[in-house]
Amino acid sequence: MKMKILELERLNKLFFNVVHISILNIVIAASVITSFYSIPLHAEVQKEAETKIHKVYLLHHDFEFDFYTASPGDIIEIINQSDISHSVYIETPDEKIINIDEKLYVQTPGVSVRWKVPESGEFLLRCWIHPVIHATLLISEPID
Ligand SMILES: [Cu+2]
Repeated sequence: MKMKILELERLNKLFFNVVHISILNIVIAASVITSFYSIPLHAEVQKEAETKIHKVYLLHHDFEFDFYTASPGDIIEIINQSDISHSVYIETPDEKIINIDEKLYVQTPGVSVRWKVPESGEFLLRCWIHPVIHATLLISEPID
């Protein structure tokens, strides 16, 4: 009788060990899968953080500089630091007009707008309200 109980206890222990190892394996597999999925997600965030933002200031009646350079994929942030409203648009190399923000035609003092550079070439920054002000935006070819 006592032998039978001991045998049963041994089997019980063995069974629990098998279950324990199985659970451990599932946990390891789950963590490996999770880390695989989290790596590309992390890379995406990094890429976003590496986007270059070029600040272009509007000072009173003109842009701060006559000439700006950037690369495709960069962001141009136009900040109205003057005390008057502007309405900046972009002329593409093939003379098409891009209104930076379709909802915000007039950029009142203190307001900034962002535009993502689509391709290389020589763009022009202009203002609908003040045709006299302009700046050149030269976009270089991608390096790779
Ligand atoms: Cu203006």
